Amino acid sequence: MALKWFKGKKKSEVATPTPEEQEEQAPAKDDGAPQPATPNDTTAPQPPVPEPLPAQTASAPAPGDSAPASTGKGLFARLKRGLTKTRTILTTDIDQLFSGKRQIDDEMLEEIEELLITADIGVQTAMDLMDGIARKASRIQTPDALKQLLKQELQTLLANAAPPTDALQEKPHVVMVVGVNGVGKTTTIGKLAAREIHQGRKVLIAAADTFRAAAVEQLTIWAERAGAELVRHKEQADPAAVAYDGIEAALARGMDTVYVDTAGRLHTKVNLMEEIKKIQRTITKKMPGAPHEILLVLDATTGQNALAQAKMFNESLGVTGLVLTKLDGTAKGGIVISICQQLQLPLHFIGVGEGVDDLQPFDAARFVDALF
Ligand SMILES: Nc1nc2c(ncn2[C@@H]2O[C@H](COP(=O)(O)OP(=O)(O)O)[C@@H](O)[C@H]2O)c(=O)[nH]1
Ligand SMILES: [Mg+2]
Repeated sequence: MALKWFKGKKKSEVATPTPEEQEEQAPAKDDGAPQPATPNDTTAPQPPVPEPLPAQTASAPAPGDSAPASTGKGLFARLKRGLTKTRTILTTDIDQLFSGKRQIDDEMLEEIEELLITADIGVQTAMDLMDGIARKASRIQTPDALKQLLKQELQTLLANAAPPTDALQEKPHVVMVVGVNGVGKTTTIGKLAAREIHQGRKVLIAAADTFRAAAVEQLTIWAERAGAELVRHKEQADPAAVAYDGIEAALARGMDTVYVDTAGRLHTKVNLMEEIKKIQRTITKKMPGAPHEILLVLDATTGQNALAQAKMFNESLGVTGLVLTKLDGTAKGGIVISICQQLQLPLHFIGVGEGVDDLQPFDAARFVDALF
């Protein structure tokens, strides 16, 4: 199917964001904030230099300061607001497409496909969706009917996404959290730990991101806030050793869950991917069967690049589940659909803010509702 989208810009793409949207801009990814200098300890081995972080990461925000009341409704509203862009594309523009037309023709199908791609659904996923829609197009007469059909098709694509299982068998249940820099790994660990502790579980966090002192400090703040125990070493320590000690401590103290925080790494850097595999092997050595989960954190505002990250991490480590953060920002929610369809990996949680309560189990039906 020819994609006019590649030739010309749609008005939906250049629509000016509402003041609300502008205010909600996610942290700039290109602020080029310099890495905090490593301390004068010249004897420490120099680690590979991680890619730059958003300034907020380095400054270790007091987690939860801006957290809203954690009512389910509040979170849904926030998710809905985060998906404003996508919703505008999928609803307003579909309405416009129908103005003055009585039924769906080829031109209109192309325009719908173009809309889906604009919503960050991705070319492949948009084409797959359109195949389903084209087959049923003759029965569709109104924008509402089309939206219904789109909803159904989206639900089918998202069927793959599973909320986290509550039945955790192993004790401790070891979860290694991985991803590129600044996606929200540390923040997500803080939120997850708080959640579990709230459910009465005992949680220990291993600070295996040893690249920068600031990273450990940030995690320490989160651990204190959540009420989790923390195992940390000196900056520049071997991350595998921290993970090992974390598991050992968790076994000794009867912890229910261990989260292993890891340094952000570009999925394309081979040596860093080898290092993270070593962390994984070391954990297994200490506790056969662990890590039980490899949770990959992806930033929704990076759009289709998240797919490339997921593929690489999955090949190296065997990812068991995903967390998609920053859906409260300027993200175009279509990426969720693309990820679920193309990766065949379960999406466990979505992040909808920087506060401790801003994490929700992914619920496909709710998500699709928020889109329309
Ligand atoms: N708006 C928003 N910001 C988030 C979310 N998750 C994390 N962040 C922010 O993203 C930045 C990087 O997070 P951090 O946890 O340090 O990322 P890490 O490098 O992967 O550990 C911080 O400023 C976080 O507050 C989210 O769901 N929404
Ligand atoms: Mg971190």
